Formats: sequence, structure tokens, C-alpha cells
Amino acid sequence: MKTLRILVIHGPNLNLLGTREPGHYGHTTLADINQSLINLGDSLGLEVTTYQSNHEGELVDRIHQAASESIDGIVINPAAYTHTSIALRDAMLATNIPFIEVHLSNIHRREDFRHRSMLADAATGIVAGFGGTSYLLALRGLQDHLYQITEQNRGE
Ligand code: CA2
Repeated sequence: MKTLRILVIHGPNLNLLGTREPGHYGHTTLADINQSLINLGDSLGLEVTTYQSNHEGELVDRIHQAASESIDGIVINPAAYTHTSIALRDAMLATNIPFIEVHLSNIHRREDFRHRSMLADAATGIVAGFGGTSYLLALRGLQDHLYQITEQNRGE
């Protein structure tokens, strides 16, 4: 079976993880999260690439690039752009790559403006509230989903 290629995208300010606001976002750094994703990917036979940007247009460009790189699935924490960005939503819909939306915190336990996501209804699934573990759960769920749709296509 072919190795699945997964892109993990982190939105604005997530480069600060582990250095500020540990009450909301914990002590784990983004480098720690990326390393644990790569380690889990290795053990599951997935090729995991990670990317972070603080700029909406750069995130859109990276999503477009994913389509030309034959990325099979995306794990994305759009951070604050979750709640505002039609551009990120349109980019995900345009590339048509299955994706899981991830949040470190449970956005539904926080301010009202964080309850709305511009991407969630286009996502395969959402994982929120488990800190860095949210990403690992999302990676497992995405792998399972990608296997299921491959099996479905074989059966057709
Ligand atoms: O819980 C999440 O993962 C969020 O996507 C994080 C975003 C927030 O705007 C979303 O509502 C929920 C914020 C990321 C900011 O990350 C920081 C990390 C350390 C210090 C300051 C900000």
C-alpha cells in the first residue's frame, strides 16, 4: 500500500506555544508537537510534513501547494483564522483534500466568538480540547478515514 502523505498546518501565533499563556495552551512547544506528530507518523507508516505561518495568504498558498504535491490529507489548526477566514475555507474547498480541524483548547468552553468556525462544516472531523494530543488524535482519525475511502473506491 502507498505511503500516505499528511500535511500539518499551524496558524497564527502558534509559534509562541510553550512560551506564553500556559493557562490556555500549556507548556508544550510547537517543536515538541511537530516532533511527536512525526514520531507517530513513523510508527503508523505516514509521511508527515509540518508548516506554520502567521500570514493568511501564506497559509492559502501552502494549501494550494499541497494539491500539487499529492498530499493525501491535512491536519489544520487555523488558530484565530478559524473564526474569520473565508479565504482559508475557500482554499480547503478548492483543493478538495480531506482535512481535520484541530484546536488545543475546547473552543466551545471559551468566548462566544470562538464557537463559530468557518471551516468546520467542510472538515472530515474536528478535535478540540486535548492540548497537543488533539493533533495526535486528529492524525489517527485522518489515517483511518483515508483508509476507509481507499477501501470504498476499491470496492466500486
Ligand atoms: O485552541 C486552539 O488551538 C486555537 O485555535 C488557538 C488560537 C485561538 O485563537 C483559537 O480560538 C483556538 C490562538 C493561538 C494562539 O496561540 C498562542 C500560543 C501561545 C501564546 C499565545 C498565543
